[in-house]
Amino acid sequence: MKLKPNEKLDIRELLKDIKDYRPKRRGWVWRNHVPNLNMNGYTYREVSTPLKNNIPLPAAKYFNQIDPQPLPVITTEIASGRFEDDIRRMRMAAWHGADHIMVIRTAGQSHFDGLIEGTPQGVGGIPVTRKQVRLQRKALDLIEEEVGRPINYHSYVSGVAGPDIAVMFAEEGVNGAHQDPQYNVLYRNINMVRSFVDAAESKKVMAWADILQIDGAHNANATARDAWKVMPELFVQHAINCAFSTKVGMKKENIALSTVPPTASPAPDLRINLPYAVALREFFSEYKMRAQMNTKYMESSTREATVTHVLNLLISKLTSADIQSTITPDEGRNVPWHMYNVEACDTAKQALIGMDGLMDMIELKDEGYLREKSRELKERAILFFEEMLENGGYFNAVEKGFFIDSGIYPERNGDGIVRNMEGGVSANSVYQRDEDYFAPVTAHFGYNNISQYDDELLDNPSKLIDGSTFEKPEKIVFIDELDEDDNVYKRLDETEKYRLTSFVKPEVEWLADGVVVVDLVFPTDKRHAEVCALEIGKRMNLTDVEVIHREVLHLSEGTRIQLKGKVPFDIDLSSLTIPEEPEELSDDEIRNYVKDKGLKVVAATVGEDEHSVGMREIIDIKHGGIEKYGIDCVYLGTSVPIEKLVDAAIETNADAILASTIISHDEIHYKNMKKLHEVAIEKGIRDEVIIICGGTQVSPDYAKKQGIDAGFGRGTKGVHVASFLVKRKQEMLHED
Ligand code: Z98
Repeated sequence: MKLKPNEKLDIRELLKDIKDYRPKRRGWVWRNHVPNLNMNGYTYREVSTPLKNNIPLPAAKYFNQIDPQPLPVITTEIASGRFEDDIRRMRMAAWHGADHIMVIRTAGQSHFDGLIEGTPQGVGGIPVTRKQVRLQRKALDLIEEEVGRPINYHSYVSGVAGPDIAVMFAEEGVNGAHQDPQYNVLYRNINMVRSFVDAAESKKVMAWADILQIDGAHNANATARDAWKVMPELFVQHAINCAFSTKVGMKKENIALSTVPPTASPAPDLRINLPYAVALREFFSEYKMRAQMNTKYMESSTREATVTHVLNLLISKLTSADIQSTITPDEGRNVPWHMYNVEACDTAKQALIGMDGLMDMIELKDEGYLREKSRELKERAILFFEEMLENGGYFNAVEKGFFIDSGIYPERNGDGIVRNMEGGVSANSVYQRDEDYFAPVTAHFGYNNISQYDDELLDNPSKLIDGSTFEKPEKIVFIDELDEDDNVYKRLDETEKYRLTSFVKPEVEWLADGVVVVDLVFPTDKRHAEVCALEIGKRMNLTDVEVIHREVLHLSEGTRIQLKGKVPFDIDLSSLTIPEEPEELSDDEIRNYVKDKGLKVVAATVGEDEHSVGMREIIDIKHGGIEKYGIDCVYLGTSVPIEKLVDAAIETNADAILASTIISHDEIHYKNMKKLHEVAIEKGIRDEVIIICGGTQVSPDYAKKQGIDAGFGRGTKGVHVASFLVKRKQEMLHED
């Protein structure tokens, strides 16, 4: 199976032979730094290998469509509840520059004491199962070939079933995972003894599979009452997970600290966040940094979230983050939608490329506020650590509510999260291994009694059973579907029409979900605007109407509302008449042609018509008109008789006549076009001159029927006319 850029990824085809699919590779992949890469005349400092297939930033059209790729790995988090739709989103994100696809799992999965199987639909994320992981890895194996860059696939190894999931991830070629026992303890109330024992086993497996680890410290920011006040304890949380992981055998370069700029504007963002990021970088210099983005203060304004994220990206740049996370700008109001994953990837790409080479030009000061503040944070962290040790270590500290306290350490407000050593989910489920405990498996943590069978095999215990599933993937037991109704095949059946026919519905997260967003401004206060918007949604025949964003423009003058709802109909693409798109040449192509061959036009508004604006828009350099390409424009003004225009073309030896005809009563605009064509014939120049007519009421096809070369309607820009002129001229001279 190979993907073709202009063909949809066929999920049914992907499902074929999934039972026997094996991932192409194991392990995490970083981007490949290409220093001093030259693109379109610019030399980039901190960029990586360009993509084979990509979608550049919108403004790239002014820069020869270049799409420089920043140095950090770019993450996108995907979780619509249906993995089959997430696959389509992964492909979109990869084309926009994501090479770390993080799959959020369904609510409650961290409390499952084992693997889930099949492909059920999830809530707030997808049930992470072997089949789903295998399918998504298979899809990414194809997508990475398509874009020409390895893509890291990622999900979670925390939770009660951590070791089971770690083994499955190692078998299925997952490349990154969150693993942090403190996450279990603090946020999921999973027993702490169990969590740390499980973490040892999980980390050992992850180390074997070369899986990059992300810790859970950033969750403290999201949970704390004032996110910035937990900064000192974040160092402690990172340190505990780093030390534990290296002791189990993980490579430091496979350990990424999950960092979040704790606060956001209107707080003084950089003044608080930058010293923290600098201190982290210095304290944990041998480890990688995964820069998450601030979500705690995210509301429903995608604009506000994007600005926060760009400020976060500045900190990433100043402290050289290795992995750049991108939380989607709609996360505060929805389960994220396709377009916002893509926007978030573009935001990261745009900001990082925009800041290329920044550190060659500026440096962080060695003294003063920044250093004093970061030193203060480090001191607070060390004091925290010392107090923890004085209290008997981590478990005791958690019992005493040391973590997520709303005071900035050493201040304490006594409202930290308290967990009991004997309590929580799966308490008392850890047993000491028996003397004859035997575990002849690869990447197992601790005592497994191999030497009693064969001392030689201490490092290779699975040889005793002729290889474990890590060496012999054919031993993996693949369970297909367990639920007759809740599975991918049923869901595909339901949406078959939208995959196999030419019918479409708009969508935001699932194929044919029918969701549309309507943006409205009402000249009234917020409450009235909200209720009025819902009424409008109903009258537009939308179903499931909901207000997703409200923004006061002024208390009484205006409120902006964003509404979502579903359209109850679909459209048959084959029933549409698709107007031909005007062909656009690049600015350089037009300029070069004009420079080499020259191009002269005479232009006027014809008939009894005093409208001048349209033609000026097409000609004037100020508005991006054809003058900017060096085209010589002789403008004759308004209400110009047809004969006069043709005579002017003869006198100036023009290549083309441009006529604007705005007034359209009695079809006068088309009559004038016909006349222009006929007069040019009478005067013997029709074969040499191009005739173009434009105006707001002009239909291009009907215009051509009057005998002229081209008609241009509403929305025409200088580039369209210039492109046509060059192409037509080339045809006439047989240069094409
Ligand atoms: C991120 N957007 O980190 P549940 N383990 C750890 C975690 O940090 C998380 C989970 C497990 C964030 C996602 N992190 C938040 C260390 C979640 C998730 O319990 O299934 O939600 O596990 O990129």
